Amino acid sequence: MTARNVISSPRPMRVKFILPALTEATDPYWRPVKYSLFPPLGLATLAAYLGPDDEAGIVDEHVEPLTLDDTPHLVVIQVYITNAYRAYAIADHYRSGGAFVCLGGLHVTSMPDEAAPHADAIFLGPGEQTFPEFLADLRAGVAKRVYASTSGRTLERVPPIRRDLIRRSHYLVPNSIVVTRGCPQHCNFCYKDAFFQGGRGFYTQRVDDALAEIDRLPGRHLYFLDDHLLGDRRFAESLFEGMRGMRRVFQGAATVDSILRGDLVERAADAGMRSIFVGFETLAAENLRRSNKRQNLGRDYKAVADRLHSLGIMINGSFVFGMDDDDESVFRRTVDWAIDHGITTATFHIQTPYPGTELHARMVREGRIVTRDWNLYDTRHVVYRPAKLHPSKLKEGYDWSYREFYRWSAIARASVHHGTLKHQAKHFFYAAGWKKFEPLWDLLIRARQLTRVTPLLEAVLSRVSRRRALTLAPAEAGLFPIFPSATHELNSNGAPASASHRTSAPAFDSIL
Ligand code: B12
Ligand code: SF4
Repeated sequence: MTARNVISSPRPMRVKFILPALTEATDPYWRPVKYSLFPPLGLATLAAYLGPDDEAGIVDEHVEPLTLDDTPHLVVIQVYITNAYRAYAIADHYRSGGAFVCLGGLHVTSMPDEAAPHADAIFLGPGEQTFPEFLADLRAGVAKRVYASTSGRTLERVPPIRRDLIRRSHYLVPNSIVVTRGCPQHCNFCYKDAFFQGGRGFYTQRVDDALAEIDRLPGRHLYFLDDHLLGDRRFAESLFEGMRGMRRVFQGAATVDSILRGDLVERAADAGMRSIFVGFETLAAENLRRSNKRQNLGRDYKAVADRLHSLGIMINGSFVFGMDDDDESVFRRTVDWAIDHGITTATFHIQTPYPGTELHARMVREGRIVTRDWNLYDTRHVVYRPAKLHPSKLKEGYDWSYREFYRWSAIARASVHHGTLKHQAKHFFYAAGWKKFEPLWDLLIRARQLTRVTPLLEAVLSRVSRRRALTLAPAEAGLFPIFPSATHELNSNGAPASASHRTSAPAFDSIL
């Protein structure tokens, strides 16, 4: 019986969900930890709509090999911009074998005409409404070529995510969770407006459902992948209220203005928030204006950092280079600002005009797009002509910024910004752990031992006192005998010459 006969009958289907990986993530010699962070939540969300007798499996190519000699009836592939070519090749392979192939996700939504020739059906926008509709059509033998999510978007009464299909041991953060979709803002470089076009651009789960999902997750640590966890004040207040007493520690993302407004961030801290991703993006007002990043305009970034520090929340600052007002001074200015304000980790990006965004449309109008090779749209390559920078200077400045921000001396300088020893230690370990131990991460990934790091992560994310302790000079605070200092010698690898390997859990526990 052919795949097509099975799927248009009431028989159980064999369904394969695939998250293809860009080449770098499958390199046999080097596995950057960022690709082993989070499981494919989107696919596990879709799998929940299958019938009880259907056979389902998720393959995340970032963390495991993909075998192509099987014969699923239905193949569901998630397409991001940098995995698009790989996704199309996999789709072509399975279609030639007779499987029914679905393509969806952010890149398909932006480039439906490009994706369509590789699929039997494509999906635009979020899948909670369209995927179950498609499954019913498929069973009835009337599947359409295009499913576009429009009105009626909701997260109410959605079935629980099929977390049983996720191989937890493959991920550093198996407990990722999303309780909202989209964002109330409209920055014109962001994927969001294109993806949610035609319907609601920001909506939340019911608080009870979100709390029930949290309750189902083992351990203490959670990572909210929501674009803007503080985006709906009433929802966030109730969520944090419900989480008090659950003894969770969590990380999330929010905008500059939401951190300054009201007391939501204090409530988040009380509920267990210990680190936050903040889209600072740029220190130049003109860049903010041109990007329609109005929520950052006129806001005091220092006040944001100070408030988060006082609550013991570590900051992952996001910064974009290459906006039209940026010249060669932007790199040092930004890195100095981040270090001087005690930003724990920084994510730098080269501005990348994603298709479907307002930024991309403007770049096309101005004739400034220089390549449509999607593999290069990874925020590490220059794919357009910057206004005030030579492309090579932009790339060099970006690389320099990462090196400079994550120098041992810079990490130590940023750490001592905090008022308490515990906070300084947490900052230091978190930042160093992230960028200075890549070979160790590589080893842990290969040995499938990432989950061993979870207790360590939870220790680093443990609470620090909210009271601002008297700020001691670093030496007085006893920091330097324990950690490499700004002035200590570095060895030839750029590693501190002494006291550099205190990374075991007991060492953490005694310090924290
Ligand atoms: C977590 C995350 C990662 C993780 C892991 C991703 C994973 N394992 O799923 C890591 C750190 C590895 C990562 C890496 C990168 N990421 Co990323 N990441 C995200 C993030 C923050 C959350 C994704 C998520 O889980 N969402 C929640 C789930 C529930 O939603 P979902 O995955 O979108 O799935 C839903 C729909 O898309 C749809 N759907 C998806 N696929 C399909 C398929 C079918 C058939 C159907 C019916 C529906 C459907 O249905 C799902 C349910 O509604 C998003 C931002 C965001 N809000 O989406 C960025 C984002 C997806 N990443 C982005 C980018 C650019 C990257 C990098 C290139 C960045 C870099 N410099 O390295 C890399 C490359 C990754 C790659 N494989 O190519 C961009 C993508 C832009 C684009 N146009 O494609 C985003 C949107 C961030 C941004 N604002 O720019 N990322
Ligand atoms: S605040 Fe963030 S998620 Fe929201 S539109 Fe702007 S860039 Fe996108």
